[in-house]
Amino acid sequence: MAFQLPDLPYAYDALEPHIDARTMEIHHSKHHAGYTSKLNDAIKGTDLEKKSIKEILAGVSKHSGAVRNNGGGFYNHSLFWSVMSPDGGGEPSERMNIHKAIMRDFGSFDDFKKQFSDAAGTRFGSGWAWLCADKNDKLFITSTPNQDNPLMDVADKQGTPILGLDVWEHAYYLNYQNRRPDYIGAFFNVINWAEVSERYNNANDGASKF
Ligand code: MN3
Repeated sequence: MAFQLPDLPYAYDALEPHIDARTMEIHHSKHHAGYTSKLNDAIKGTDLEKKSIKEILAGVSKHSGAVRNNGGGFYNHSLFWSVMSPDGGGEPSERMNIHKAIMRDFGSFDDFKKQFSDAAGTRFGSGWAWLCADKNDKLFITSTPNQDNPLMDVADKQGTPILGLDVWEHAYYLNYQNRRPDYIGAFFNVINWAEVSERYNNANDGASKF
């Protein structure tokens, strides 16, 4: 069964002015589509065709560079679109478990925001910043190079990603040029906390979406 490029859950211009329509269109229809088709090419005729993307990523050290780069690219962008929303931003509602977990593990929302922004800002070159849940539902922040992610057995810190930010230049250069910190700040205006909270609730029950 080949992997399918997921539809965006909103229009290309829905996240403006924080993320512009042209960037979203190229990012989804060219970059994400490219990772998806190259992943399918890389697994064609192998036993990986029968595995879920999470199973593939968990054993990625045994597979080709093409599977690592394109499997990561397929998964990471699928998560990325889902954790943004035109109705997003602000802080998670106090009713959400993710709110309680952020308070418990970072002390305050501002401390969480600073640590996450630092991880995104200091990732050299292309990569991702992540908020993850470990096996005991404790939150941690990490970053990965290229299209790696914390589900991979090659990652420095492994866990279940529940929020991810793409800091490749293709994610922001048209609108922000070299101003990555401005893009990181704008991302906080579109975070879909309802989705992040659902991913947190499901992180260790095997029911997460991807
Ligand atoms: Mn990207």
